[in-house]
Formats: sequence, structure tokens, C-alpha cells
Amino acid sequence: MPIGVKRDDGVALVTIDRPEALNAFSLELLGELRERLSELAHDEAVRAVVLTGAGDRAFAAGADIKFMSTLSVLEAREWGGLGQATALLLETMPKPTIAAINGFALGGGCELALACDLRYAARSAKLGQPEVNLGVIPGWGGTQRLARTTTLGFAKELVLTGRTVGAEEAERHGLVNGVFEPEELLPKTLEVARGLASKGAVALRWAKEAANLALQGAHESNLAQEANLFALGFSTDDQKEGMAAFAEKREPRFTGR
Ligand code: CO8
Repeated sequence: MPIGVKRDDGVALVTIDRPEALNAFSLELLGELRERLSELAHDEAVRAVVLTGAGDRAFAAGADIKFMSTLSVLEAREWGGLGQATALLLETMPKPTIAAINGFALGGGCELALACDLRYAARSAKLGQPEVNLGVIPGWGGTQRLARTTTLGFAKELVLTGRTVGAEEAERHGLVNGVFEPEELLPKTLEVARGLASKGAVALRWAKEAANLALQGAHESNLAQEANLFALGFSTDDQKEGMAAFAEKREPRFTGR
């Protein structure tokens, strides 16, 4: 099973499991990841998704270079489309997604991490977009999401030079949200995920939807959409429960309705 999925406490832990190739994406591995993510996107019992890599060396060292070396132009276009669709699922599924970057996150590995809502890295992790060293460019969203997540200047530096950065430098540029000792990465990330899973699922879904608009489209229509989604919150049981719990000085019990 190249993609492991473990469900616990409303959190799905998805593991890219091909450590002998530093979790590089073969066609089979990427296709299976997209399938599993698509199932999790529709599974109401799953309220947060954590993506990580098997072993202690890599999150994912990118797309499989040996496989790609044989592609025709049309096949490369399809391969790019599959990676982009997988990244888009992480970015738009109606629940939070978190990358636990336990080692190398290079090329397509970095691009899938960038598509997650949050990123935490082990202090030993290395991130980058080294495609230029292979004579190509990032193809699973890296030319866009790296700039949106950090700055255009930093993104251009990584994409044009192919330089990889350590976790601490990544954190300074906003590429990761936090850095943990390697043995603490997964427990800490799962703790964040369980915290998210305990919140109102509908509010999280709409908060993510509104936040995803922030760097695209027209500011005023995005604000109007935010106002609509805010108002829609008043149609839910979770809004009544959240506000009643505050008034009664107790923890809310959200049902996702
Ligand atoms: N593809 C295939 N195999 C890989 C990959 C990869 N990306 N990365 C590592 N491996 C394999 C190695 O070949 C090796 O296998 P073997 O033992 O059979 O020779 C095994 O993993 C261990 O790797 P190394 O021996 O190289 O380990 P090192 O510790 O010496 O080096 C590195 C680790 C620095 C991570 C090194 O493996 C490396 O540079 N890997 C390639 C990183 C890279 O360039 N990634 C970007 C790939 S391109 C990409 O992701 C584009 C995505 C968008 C595609 C869009 C298409 C349209």
C-alpha cells in the first residue's frame, strides 16, 4: 500500500510510503494519493487531514525523475495535470489540510506541501524547487503557490536558482508555520489537527473557502463573499452552540450542523 491512511479522532493521517526512493512520486503513487484524498474530502467523519512521508529522510523528493525522463510532451502535460489536480484537492477540500514535512520536500513534494493549508517541518527538513537543475520548471503549482505563500522575491530565488533551504530559513520566509525537533513533528502536528477537528466543521469549511480568495480576484467581491459566508454561519447549530457556550462559560460541543 504506497499511500497509508489512518483515521483517529476525526483526523486522517496520510503517509506517502515509498521510502526507498525518498517517497518520489511514481504514476501509481500519485494516482493513489489523489484517490485517497478525494475519498477523505467527502468523508464527513474526517475533519482534518495530515500529509507526511514514510521514514525519517523525506516528505517527498519530488516527482520520479527516472519515470519522467521517458515522457512525451503530451504525457508530460497529463502528468502535470494529475499533480495539479492533487494539489488543488489539498487546497480546496472543505476541511483543513496540514503537511508534516519530515525530511526532503523537493520539487513536487514541496508543491504538494504548499497546497496544504498549514505546514510544519522537522528541524532537519530541506525544502526547495530544484527543477531548473533538471532543465524544466515546477509544474504542480510551485511557480504560483510559493510566491503566494512567501514573497515573489524569495519564490523567484528558489525557483530560478534551484537552491534548497533548511527548515529554519523556510520558517523565516513564511514557507512553514513552525519547526519542531524531528521526533516531535508528528505528535505536535497531530495535536494541531485534533484541535482543528474539535472546532465547528462548517465554520472551518467557510473560513478556508473565504481565506482561499484572499490572493485572487477582486478585493471588494471577496469581502462581499466573506460577508455572505459570515451571515450563513447564523443558519447553523454550531453558531448557536458556540455563542451559548461562551455565555455559559463552558466548552462548546460542535456537531458540524
Ligand atoms: N525521483 C526518482 N528517484 C529519486 C528521487 C526522485 N525525485 N529522489 C531520490 N530518488 C531515489 C534515488 O535515485 C535513490 O535511489 P537508488 O538508491 O535506487 O539509486 C534513492 O532515492 C535515494 O536517493 P539518493 O541516493 O540520491 O540520496 P542522497 O541522500 O544522496 O540525496 C537528494 C538526496 C538530495 C534528495 C537526491 O536524491 C536528489 O537530489 N533527488 C532529486 C530531487 C529533485 O530534483 N526533485 C525534483 C524532481 S522534479 C519534480 O518534482 C517536478 C514536479 C512537477 C512535474 C510536472 C510535470 C509536468
